[in-house]
Amino acid sequence: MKYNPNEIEAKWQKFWKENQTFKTDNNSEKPKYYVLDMFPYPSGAGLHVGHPLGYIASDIFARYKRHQGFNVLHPQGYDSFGLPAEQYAIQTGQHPAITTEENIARYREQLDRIGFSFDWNREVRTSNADYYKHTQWIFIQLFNSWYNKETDKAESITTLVSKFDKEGNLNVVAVCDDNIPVFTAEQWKSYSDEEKEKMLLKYRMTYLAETEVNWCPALGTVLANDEIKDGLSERGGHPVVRKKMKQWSMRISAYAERLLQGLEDIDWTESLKESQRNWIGKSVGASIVFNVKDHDDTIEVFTTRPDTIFGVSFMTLAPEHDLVSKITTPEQKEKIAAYIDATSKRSERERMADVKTISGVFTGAYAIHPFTKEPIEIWIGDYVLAGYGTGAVMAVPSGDSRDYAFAKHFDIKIKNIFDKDISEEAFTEKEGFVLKDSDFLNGLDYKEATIKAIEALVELGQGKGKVNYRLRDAVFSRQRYWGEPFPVYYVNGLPKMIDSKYLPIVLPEVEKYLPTEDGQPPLGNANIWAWDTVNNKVVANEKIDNKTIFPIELNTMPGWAGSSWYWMRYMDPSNESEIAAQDALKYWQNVDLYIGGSEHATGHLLYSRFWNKFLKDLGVAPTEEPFKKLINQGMILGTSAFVYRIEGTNTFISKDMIKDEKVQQLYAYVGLVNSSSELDTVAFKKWRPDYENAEFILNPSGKYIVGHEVEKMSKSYYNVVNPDDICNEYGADTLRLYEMFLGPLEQAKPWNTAGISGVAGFLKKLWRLYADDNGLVITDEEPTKEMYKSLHKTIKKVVEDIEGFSFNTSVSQFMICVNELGQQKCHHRAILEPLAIVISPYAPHIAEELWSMLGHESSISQESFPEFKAEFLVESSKEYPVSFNGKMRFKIELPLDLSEEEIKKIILDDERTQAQLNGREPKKLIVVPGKIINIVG
Ligand code: ANZ
Repeated sequence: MKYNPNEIEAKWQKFWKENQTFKTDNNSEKPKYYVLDMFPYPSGAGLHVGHPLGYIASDIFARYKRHQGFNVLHPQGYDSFGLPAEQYAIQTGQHPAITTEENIARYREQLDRIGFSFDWNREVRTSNADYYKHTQWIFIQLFNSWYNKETDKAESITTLVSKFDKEGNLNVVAVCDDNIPVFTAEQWKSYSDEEKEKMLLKYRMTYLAETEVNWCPALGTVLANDEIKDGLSERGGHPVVRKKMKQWSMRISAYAERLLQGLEDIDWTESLKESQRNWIGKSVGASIVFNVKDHDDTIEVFTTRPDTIFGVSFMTLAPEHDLVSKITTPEQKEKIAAYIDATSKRSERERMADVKTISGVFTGAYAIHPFTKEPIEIWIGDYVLAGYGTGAVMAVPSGDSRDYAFAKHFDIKIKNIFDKDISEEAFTEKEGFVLKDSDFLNGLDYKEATIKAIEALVELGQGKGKVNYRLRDAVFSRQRYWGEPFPVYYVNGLPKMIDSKYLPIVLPEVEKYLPTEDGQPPLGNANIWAWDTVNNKVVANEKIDNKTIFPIELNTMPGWAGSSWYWMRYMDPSNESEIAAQDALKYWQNVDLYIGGSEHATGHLLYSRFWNKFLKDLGVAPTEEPFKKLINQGMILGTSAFVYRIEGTNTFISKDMIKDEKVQQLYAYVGLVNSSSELDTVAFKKWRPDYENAEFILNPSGKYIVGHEVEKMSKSYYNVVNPDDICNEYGADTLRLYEMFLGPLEQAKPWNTAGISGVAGFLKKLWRLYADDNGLVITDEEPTKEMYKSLHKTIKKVVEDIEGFSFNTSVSQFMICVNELGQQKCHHRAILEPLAIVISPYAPHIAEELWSMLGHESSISQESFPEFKAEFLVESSKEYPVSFNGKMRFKIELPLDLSEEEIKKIILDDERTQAQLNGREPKKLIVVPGKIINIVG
């Protein structure tokens, strides 16, 4: 019997499928455990060996938990809406649904080969209408809710309406738009339906708002910050401008404090929590209102330093601030307009990152200091961001380095309010300074002055204490085709929700996936995209009469919509009427272990916590936090290979031959390079048509040597290794063990195939403990103590490792164990049965095969994990003959690692010694540990 991984792996994968081995029940007496992977976007390139790293780790954990008697939910699915399929559709006309289907089939094939214990009955696909029906439902619930700060919960909008009916909005404490006018119940009732709708939109959890976006006219779409490089679109290099557009927004800011507090209760890495804390960015300070000279308008600022109010030397508004156009004096108009235009070309990220260039323009207008009533120049400057705080600052050069640099640059008079010279220290520290030239704050330090200043501002009616969060409401509209349609139609420009009983609103067919010629999103190309409010169905656009038939929203939802709640869907994936039935939700609660990439730290992981909290308020989600424990797997790095083309030619020069030539460094596919860095030049010429006529300058040994660099494994760097190739050559068990063996799960590590054959050799050795060429070599004899010791050392280590997510060290332990057992000539059932179970989470195929060779008929995956017994680890002991005056009287077995003194004590306390001595004191007790015990009495 030979170990033939390809054969046994196919056999067991078939067995698991046919027997539904990993099908999970929602009704179980067992305790539950939920192990989740971040589900993949099925891209056209398929998986490379970096992708399954986290899946292997979570699979080991899921299998281990099953062995421990848990009912384990370990599902997988696809985040299947997304841009690449849409871009492919634009290029080729192939419907994104077809591309997606093909890619999923390929992913599934690749995943299946690795032997994961997923319950595929629970697969979800975010682009399936029976899934996004519920995404649309959540959107409707958000629209129908507002955030009541008094109860600190999202509530039905009807509770808000009844408050307005009773007492207007004066006593309503909500998270809502800024600048909502105060109204009474009478005023509310006098509003038209349309006015009421507009007012409610300012309170809803999702709302339409004019938002600043990065608009790329050439691509006809809004771009995310990271899709822009140096003011140009990354794709195509087209100009991008800041533009206001009506977009759906999500009021995530309502949950800022709960998102912050919730971090205290979850087991995530400190660095991940820290990035969420920074993203939420809580600042405690004050809002202060400045009057504007000769205008009725006021400027509200947010400051963390109200104590520095007497140091205000000028004010700076963000160039986009609403007041700019109103207050700018005619003389300054031209300069201001030019500056605003220049700023609109810079992304917010650039503006934040750029601390060196100081730029700004004086508006010609003045604010009035709330206490001294002195005039203060109002400037605009792009270091002030429109979207943070109020988009306006009171500039204090003696306390803030940017304000200082600005004042110096424009020669603005600086007021120093500290009892020391202006210093770097004052820019970074708040404590340790005493105020001067600050009227009623003189002589106070930061803490006292902050309290006093706020009190005085409150008294004046020009300020109050305020907590500010950097977290902004999230734009939720995308001008894309391949996403969830909004269940929304428009009556007189006002959005209305389609009743949820008519969901799903299915993505319409279009002829072209590009934006329309007049700049509408791709759904503007759909001909059947109107809502008939009488027959409650989607009908042809030509029927739109704006009486009973209305146009449907043309934007689609962003990529994060479907991924913000998918973990709940796995609990009850085919439920048609609800996200999941209440009893399924109650049983599974939330995710116990979530494994995925760190790139989702502030996107997906924040949005899904937000939706979970909202769904909790709604009474749907059972817990406040969705993911109890989270682990980020480290990235697998690839070794890229480079060739060097002499500029302006088609000649490639070997790396060791380059002298002064100007060369262009280009990627070569790593598969074309051998382990001595030599390029297969013939294959290279065939690799890409543009290299067909390549010429080479070889080194004196006639070789073309490439350069190498270790970087992220990625299709675009041509350094990917396909897991299928590893599976074909060595088998999935080797791949699984090897990926774990590469190093600690959470660290980045280079993929280096050099060690793979060692792991494959280990599995062969393991096999040989059970069988040789002629068949089973198992014995039912009692194993030796040494054999037990090797086994139990391994059980102990593997349990500790799995629970500590240290999977690489388990693999080393398996190797040690198998070597020891080999030396001990161990073929003992009592050792090898439990050993197969211990290894099975890591190498499930070989474990199943060995298990069945041992005569078992059911899957090893349901066996109990062997229990560690400490007694087997006690150093092997010695049976001492105990002599009295030279005569052996009895024998005693003692551990070998006892000291002379410990042995003496045990011997003297032993009843048999006492009996021999019969009350006499021994004259001498001679002990040589490991050798003799002699009593002279
Ligand atoms: C006066 C002051 C005096 C300030 C002083 C700082 C130091 P964080 O901690 O990030 O919340 N600020 C407010 N809104 C801004 C915006 N839209 N763009 C750029 N800067 C803005 O910082 C809040 C501080 O950043 C505020 O406090 C304000 O400057 C500035 F000695 O006001 B401070």
